[in-house]
Amino acid sequence: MRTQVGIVGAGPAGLSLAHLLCREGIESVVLESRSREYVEHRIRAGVLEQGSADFLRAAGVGERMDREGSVHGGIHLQFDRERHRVPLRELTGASILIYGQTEVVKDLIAARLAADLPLLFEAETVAVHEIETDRPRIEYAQDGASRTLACDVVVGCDGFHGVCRDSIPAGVLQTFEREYPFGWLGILAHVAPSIDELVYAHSDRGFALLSLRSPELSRYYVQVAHDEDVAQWPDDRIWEELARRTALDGWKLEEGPILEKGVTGMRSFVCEPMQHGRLFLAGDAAHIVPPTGAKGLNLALRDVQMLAEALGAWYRRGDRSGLASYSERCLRRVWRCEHFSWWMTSMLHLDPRRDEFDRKLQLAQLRHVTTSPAAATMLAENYTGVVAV
Ligand code: FAS
Ligand code: PHB
Repeated sequence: MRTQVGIVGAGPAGLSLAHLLCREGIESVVLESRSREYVEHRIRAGVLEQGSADFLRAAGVGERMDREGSVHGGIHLQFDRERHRVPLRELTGASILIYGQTEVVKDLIAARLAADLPLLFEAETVAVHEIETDRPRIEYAQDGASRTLACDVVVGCDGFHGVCRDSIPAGVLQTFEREYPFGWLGILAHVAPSIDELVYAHSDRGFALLSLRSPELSRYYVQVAHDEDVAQWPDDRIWEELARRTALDGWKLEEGPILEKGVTGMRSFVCEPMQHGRLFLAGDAAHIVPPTGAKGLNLALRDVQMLAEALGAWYRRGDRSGLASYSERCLRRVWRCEHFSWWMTSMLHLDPRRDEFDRKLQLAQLRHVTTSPAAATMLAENYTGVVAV
């Protein structure tokens, strides 16, 4: 098989890139190792920066997002049994939109298949070859057979555990990593959210996050050990811990059936550069942020907007400048988001390696961002994605 751009991975990065390239009149093939069923039911992020929502709308895949998503003009930080609103819209003019990553992926898959464009599920990429030449090839396995996709350019949108990053020769990439000694146990519950805006809670028992998916679906998280066994968390223990960490006079957390629960480890990771030869990396394949800053999905969408534009300029008028500066331009925003996500994580989580002095510093930081308009604006600019990079 032959195409112009071979895309590995049908997550938000791969699917939105394929969608943009189609609008640029550039051919692509998307190879995804998992089934459509699996990809469309994998629960992940839920916060879209205003820029991401505007991008999906402009790309013609925002209709259901605008119908079913909810626009929020603020978030809340809770500590010392007080809840403080950070008025994102007042401080920056920008809002966020709550719409599950799962739904974004479903909308992009539906658009791809409706246009009858190539999206191969259960097609596992096993290797990428000749990326240092102008005719790279993707070797993949499907229906028990080994197949090859010849292309001009390969884009690795295969996430942190994918194969594309590892196909770059040793010594080319520099990687920067930070592991955290904690993770998140996340639940999806069939109960009306007990909040109308997100609540990030700092407590002596650890972090908790109250988020939502719809008027009937709540998405809640509690901090646990990074390798926590979810079997140690029967539903009633989860509800009890959530209630204790988010307790507030005159407010009650409503419980309901837990539909899904899982533990996610937390790490910060960046590989530089995000390109080698005719292989480009986008999204989690190149960088990971802890989810505290709600940046993972949004960064992936930013990368592919840059790459689609650069590929368009190259195919239309042979201009390589965008491709040549792709990595450097992406990494400016990547490191801004890495810093913000690390900062939110450090401010809000109970770190077993830290002492009482550190906890006092956390509370001082929280009090600062909820009393100083300048500090609150810094948080709001980063959270909504309008921050200059
Ligand atoms: P993705 O990981 O989404 O997609 C990569 C795709 O490549 C997958 O479909 C995979 O099956 C496929 N693939 C992998 N190897 C392949 C191969 N060899 N051949 C073919 N296909 C291959 N962010 C938040 O802001 N909030 C959250 O709550 C949150 N929760 C998360 C929970 C988890 C478990 C994870 C892993 C991430 C979470 N994130 C969250 C971050 C998340 O939103 C990512 O940033 C986002 O999925 C990145 O999108 P992609 O780069 O497209 O990678
Ligand atoms: C979510 O709704 O899944 C969510 C929201 C905010 C975060 C992370 C996850 O920071």
